Amino acid sequence: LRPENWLGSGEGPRYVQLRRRLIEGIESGALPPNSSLPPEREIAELTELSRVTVRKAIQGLVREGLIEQRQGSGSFVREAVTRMEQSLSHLTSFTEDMARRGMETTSTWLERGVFMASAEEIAAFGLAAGDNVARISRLREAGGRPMALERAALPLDILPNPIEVTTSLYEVLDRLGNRPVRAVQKISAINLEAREAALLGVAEGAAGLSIARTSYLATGRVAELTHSLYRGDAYDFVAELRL
Ligand code: 16G
Repeated sequence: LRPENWLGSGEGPRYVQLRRRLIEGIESGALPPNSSLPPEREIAELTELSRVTVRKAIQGLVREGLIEQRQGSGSFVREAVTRMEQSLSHLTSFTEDMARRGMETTSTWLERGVFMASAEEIAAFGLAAGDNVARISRLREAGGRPMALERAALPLDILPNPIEVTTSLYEVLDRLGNRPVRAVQKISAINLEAREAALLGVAEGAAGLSIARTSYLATGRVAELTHSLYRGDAYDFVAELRL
């Protein structure tokens, strides 16, 4: 797909034609993943569109996740992420979910230690103001790709030593005899803010799923309050419904 052919004889405004051509190129493989687009200036010259128009077409595709802009080196066709199906019927851990798919998980730690409980944590765990909680925040990667940002909080008697969590939180809880047996999850659609998007490797404002999980021990006690941000382009949550 050569730039001089980026404007077809199609219908509609020229920027829409450029956009359509780029999408066709990506979908047909003529513009393969990780291939670079010529500079905007060059595309503008070849298509006789203004740079503003070219930028508008490209920015639209960046927002939709088809193209990514790498600092200092231009625009590239994004590698399509394989979406993962995640069942909503089982209380599993990220490590277990990925292991079942044969994927290795890694974590980039953002925070791990003992902190003063927030109002939300005080309410969830039935603590008093000034009490501490164990908190672990991390970027979770699977197969080398960033998948989710996760911040878990737990009462200190359930997880006395957060530093002990090096890979799987649930594995540590299992060992301590504190593995949750039930959880309630709330999923909301959001647009990722700049910092979150940068960590997850997507464009600012890209779609994400915000998931709040409250999990319980067999005794009914709240064991975990976790806020996760999943990439909207990487996950399908699947629930089975029965009459
Ligand atoms: C999942 C859970 C999270 C839990 C984590 C434990 C969702 C939305 N969240 O990511 O609440 O803390 O698993 O994973 O599913 P780990 O045992 O691998 O650390």
